[in-house]
Amino acid sequence: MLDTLVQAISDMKEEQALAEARALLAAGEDPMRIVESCSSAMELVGRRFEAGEYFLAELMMAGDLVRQVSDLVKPELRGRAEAAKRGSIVIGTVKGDIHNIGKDIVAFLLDVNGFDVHDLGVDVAPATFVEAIREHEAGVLGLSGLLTVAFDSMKSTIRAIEDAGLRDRVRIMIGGGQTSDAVRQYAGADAYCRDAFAGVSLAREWVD
Ligand code: B12
Repeated sequence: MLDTLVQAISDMKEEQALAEARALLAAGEDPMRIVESCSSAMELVGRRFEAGEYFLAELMMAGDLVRQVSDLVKPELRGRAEAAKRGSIVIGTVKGDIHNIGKDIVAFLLDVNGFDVHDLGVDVAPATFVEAIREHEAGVLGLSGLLTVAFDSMKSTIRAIEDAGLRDRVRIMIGGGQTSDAVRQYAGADAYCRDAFAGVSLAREWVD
């Protein structure tokens, strides 16, 4: 059933994907596994894009479909979040980069895990991150970036946080397709996360 969902999302069969997600929930499937399926489906979509089988329109549609499936799952996970009540997290895609599918999955998972998530969106300037950390008294910052140029934006964002005197108050994790531990070192972040689930586990570790 989960395989059928992955297939339906990656084939852009909107009605079938939503019906499958509803059926899985009704059958008592773990909502987290449905979210994992969204990630797997997007990996497939990414590969098809790179192989020249999919174009921009398909990528946008797939992103939208993942959002719709996430919206279905969210209420099911809300209950768990209420019990948790963790700290405040600021997240965003760095300046010059507009990729948001992965970042949205991370924000969604943090939200349903009880964090107070402040998602600043995409193409976020360093000063905006600084302001948000201050305003929301965030203990954790998540920086997303998929482009090579995002590495420099991550670095300048972290430098701006240092210049504002906030660096010792916030732990910083980075993620996004092209990032790595080497990028973490280059940018001056505390951790690199391979996927959204690693990010959530680490955030929980940091605040607990
Ligand atoms: C979808 C996509 C797009 C869509 C984005 C739609 C959207 N709403 O986001 C569109 C079509 C708009 C797009 C545009 C562009 N793209 Co594009 N795009 C992709 C593609 C195919 C998939 C990305 C994706 O969504 N993956 C699925 C998600 C789920 O994965 P993810 O983002 O990595 O996130 C996961 C983890 O990394 C992690 N994660 C992500 N962020 C964070 C943050 C934290 C804190 C944590 C803990 C974890 C975490 O969690 C997620 C889930 O596990 C990739 C290729 C690829 N396979 O990655 C190219 C790719 C990233 N794009 C690329 C390029 C070049 C561009 C453009 C410059 C193209 C152009 N010439 O205009 C523009 C960029 C414009 C800009 N200024 O940003 C290149 C980047 C190359 C590079 N080294 O710089 C790639 C690699 C394609 C390629 N092989 O050439 N793109």
